[in-house]
Amino acid sequence: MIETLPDVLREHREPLYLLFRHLHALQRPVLGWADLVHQFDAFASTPVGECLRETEVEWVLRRTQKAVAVDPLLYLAVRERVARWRYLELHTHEMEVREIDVAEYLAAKERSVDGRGLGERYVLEVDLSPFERDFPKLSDPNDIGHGVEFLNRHLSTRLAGLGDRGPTHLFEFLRVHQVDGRSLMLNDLIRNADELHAALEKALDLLEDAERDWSWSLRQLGFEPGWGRTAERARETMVLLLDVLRSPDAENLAAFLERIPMIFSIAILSPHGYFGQANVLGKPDTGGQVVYILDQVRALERAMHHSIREQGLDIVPTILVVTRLIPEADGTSCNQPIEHIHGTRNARILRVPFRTREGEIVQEWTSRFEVWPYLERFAVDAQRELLAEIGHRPDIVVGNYSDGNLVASILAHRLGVTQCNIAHALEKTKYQDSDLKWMDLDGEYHFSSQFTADLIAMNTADFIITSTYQEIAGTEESVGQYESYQSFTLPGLYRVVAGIDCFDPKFNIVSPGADPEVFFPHSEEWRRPEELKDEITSLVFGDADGMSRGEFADPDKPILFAMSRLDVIKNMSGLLEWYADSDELRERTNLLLVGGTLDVDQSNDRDEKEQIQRMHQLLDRPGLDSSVRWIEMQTDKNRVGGFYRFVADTRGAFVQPALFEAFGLTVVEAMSSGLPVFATRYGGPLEIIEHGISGFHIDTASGNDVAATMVDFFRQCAEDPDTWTQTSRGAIARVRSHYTWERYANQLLRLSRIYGFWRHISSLERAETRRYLEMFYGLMYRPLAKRVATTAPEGSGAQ
Ligand code: UDP
Ligand code: LCN
Repeated sequence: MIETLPDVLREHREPLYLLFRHLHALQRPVLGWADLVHQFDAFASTPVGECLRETEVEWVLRRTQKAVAVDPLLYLAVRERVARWRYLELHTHEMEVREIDVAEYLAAKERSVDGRGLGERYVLEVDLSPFERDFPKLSDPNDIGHGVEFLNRHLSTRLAGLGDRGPTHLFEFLRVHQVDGRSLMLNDLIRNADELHAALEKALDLLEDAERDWSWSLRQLGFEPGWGRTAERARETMVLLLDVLRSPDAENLAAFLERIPMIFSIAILSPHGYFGQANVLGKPDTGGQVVYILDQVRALERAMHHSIREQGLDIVPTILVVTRLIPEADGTSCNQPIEHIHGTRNARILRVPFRTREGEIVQEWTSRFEVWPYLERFAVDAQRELLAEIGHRPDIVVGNYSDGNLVASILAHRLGVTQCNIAHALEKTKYQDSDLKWMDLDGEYHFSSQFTADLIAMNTADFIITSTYQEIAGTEESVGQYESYQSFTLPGLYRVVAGIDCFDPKFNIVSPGADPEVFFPHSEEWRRPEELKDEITSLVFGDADGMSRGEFADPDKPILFAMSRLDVIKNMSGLLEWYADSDELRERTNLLLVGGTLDVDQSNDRDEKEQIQRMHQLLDRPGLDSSVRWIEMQTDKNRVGGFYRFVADTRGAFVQPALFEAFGLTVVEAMSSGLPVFATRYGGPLEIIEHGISGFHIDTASGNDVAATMVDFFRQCAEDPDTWTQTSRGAIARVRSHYTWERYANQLLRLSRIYGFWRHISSLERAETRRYLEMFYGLMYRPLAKRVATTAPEGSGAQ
């Protein structure tokens, strides 16, 4: 299409001139995808513009994510398909088009937004592509997010091509296995790959006769514990290894690695917010990430126990969640240095304080936007504390969110272990043009530090797990969160021409679930405690002692339920407005909102304060109080589970009205409870729900449509109650097949083993990239982070 664009430009010179003149006349230097499509559609519906329909121009404009208008030039960033970009410069008078490189496009973008001539100056161009030249990359966008299969296939072939050296690598890998100074798998009796081969054959004969004291006999042949709990299992593992030694094909290798004792201890980093097990949800910067990590820890410990036992070892795995210690903990346990994690045998929260440059402990909570100056020191202190706590280095370090990932990057490097990143939600795509406008936003959000930290941590990670595909590479229409780091510019600071590549095999989709002990179908009556039902009934219908507003005049209607933190992006007030504006929706349902606090003075978060005020303003509309109930945030997890089921009993629905939601744990929780869900089509829920089968997508950019979709559903339910039941069943089935913690834990352990193996025996470590990034860290990140300390508002805890 782009190739034939010049002919079309010539052919439709006049109308195009008018269209482009119109775009320039908007006087908006940077136009987004929605603006362009809107302008094009409006123009193409005029007699003069009609001829442009179904031409290459339409094709290109519909795929243009951003256009920079500098009369007479128009620069287009065209996303030909998922994660594939091309850049064009259009001369709108001459009607000529020229393909340009990303740097030229970014320079034009820089010039368009600043009157300070920054775009003309020489700027630092960050380009990681030269380091990637020999690195295997996926080619099909459908494979994005399935990196481990690709990498394993590719490297197995390479291993096979090494001839005799392949088995030697494998032998050396097995020889280093140890735990607490105790050898596993092999001892000194086996000195090389040939001896390993011979010993395996003997061991197989020996294992035929399971009567014998097989583990003692194996040791005499050179085999230490770790091969299996039973003779049969040890035999299977050995057969697998023999197959791998003969021909290291990807499947055998993955199956063999599955049985190797590699992961006994994990450090999980999550510095910001209030990380605790009670009274924390709903506090600033404290939401799904905490729920995710606690559930993840329990699931991982269970999976590790199981696999260690199957390997024939009697070792208790250790998981440490390393977070920030907050002395002024606001009624939480965040001032406790160590805390056992409920429901585990040996998992703990380890809290390490932030310290000022002078070494003083920072006393109060610090916003996630202002943590940057503390992280390096935190990483060093955390390393010391965690080594003291577990007595040895962890086998893998898992980072969470931008700050945790940066700390994980520092720790993994210092300890020489595998690094896994989890973003949860990257800030960059949440705010429009957050890169381009960084100078305006930095005083408040410090995105220059955050995006720099992201870039470093993404590139040092051995593997990255995401909850959805679109988190990596977006959809046909929207750019992925990681994809947005492929190229961007912070005018006057630096320009990224190749930051991260979505086709990198380090990306893997591993979706979380919902705790099945807490979030289970409403129909499982026998599991539902009566006291919880009574408690919730009185919260929803009774007098909740100033913790609620509104009272349902007709308690028999189905309930529309929404629950989240009161962030602008969560759009609870938007939902309230749609509801208030739709007579039929009010007629058919009651609205139950759970979140935040009702008293604006109790909130210390600016975003939340604004939302509280907005909610009250809306609820002041006449009559609304009689069909809306707003209850403050709920910190008891069991009660939260009860809420979903309670709403399902009314044959109601859950609404997730966010303007953007990275994943959306509440969506999975509601679906697990058998509650039909209406959830934003912007972000994770688009992937979680199959529209019309296991719930509904709503376009939260258009309130009228949302209300209409919901009205439609409740109308249908009134006519045919089976509609509700079918959707409820669809939701439960979807979660059971795709979103469970058990599945998650097994996948994460599998990835840790496979990436750990390849990291050990090949050059996955990318030393050149590491060196480049160290320089970037020292020369760019460190001074930026230091600047946060001097610009942080008073009382934020920053120095
Ligand atoms: N949550 C809660 N009480 C509340 C609001 C939310 O327990 O008043 C929980 C909710 O059940 C979910 C998590 O907080 O487990 C929110 O996660 P989600 O991924 O939906 O959003 P996030 O807050 O991470 O953006
Ligand atoms: C952060 C978010 O914004 C949510 O969308 C996720 O569900 C949560 O983290 C857990 O990953």
